[in-house]
Amino acid sequence: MADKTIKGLEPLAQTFEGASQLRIAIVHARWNDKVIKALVDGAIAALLKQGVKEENIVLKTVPGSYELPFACQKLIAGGKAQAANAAPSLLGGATANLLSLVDDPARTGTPGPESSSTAAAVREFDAVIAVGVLIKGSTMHFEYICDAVSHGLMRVQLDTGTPVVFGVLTALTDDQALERAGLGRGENKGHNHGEDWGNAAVELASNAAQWG
Ligand code: DLZ
Repeated sequence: MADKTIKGLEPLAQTFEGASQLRIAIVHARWNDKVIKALVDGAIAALLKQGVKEENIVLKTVPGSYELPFACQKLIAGGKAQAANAAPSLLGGATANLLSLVDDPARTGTPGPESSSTAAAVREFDAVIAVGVLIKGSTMHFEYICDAVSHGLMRVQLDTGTPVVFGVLTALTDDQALERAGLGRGENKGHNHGEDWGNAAVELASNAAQWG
């Protein structure tokens, strides 16, 4: 039988040698948590598979998707400031954690919230993955938030020069969101887009360093 669609991203044959050195942040909203959890798990699994070290993956949360651009902007700026201030004499616990966002309370295991005293905390982020799930309700809220978040995240990456992966589902129904996180309720569970976002972060972070 012919494929139903030609749509989608073919896996890259290429691997990224420097992946173990990359520092990646995942910032996720907590609205529509069941879907968010699966997407974040998918993104983390892809990052680890690509060779990113667990200790170089930083998780942060915000209440809803509307907060994602602000959080990404602060996180990227904080990482750059930490890297710039990290003179060798200051290392060893004196590096203040400039990040004021809430660490992810749902994940106390690994990979977990960063500690301000770890060596990884003094490096800037090579890419940020912003994860949110917007599901249309009966008012115009959905349209306004989708518009603000997509433009906001684009602005953050262009303004900061740090790649921001658009891990935001804009679904018209619950089922659309579930299927895009591999949680479909029908026979077809769908595909977890979080995996694509993890791969995109590694590809962009690896290539952007050479483009600059
Ligand atoms: C208010 C709101 C609504 C109606 N729907 C969603 C949603 O589907 N997904 C999401 O991530 N956030 C939603 N929010 C919350 C907003 O993103 C934001 O957190 C609040 O308006 C506070 O700024």
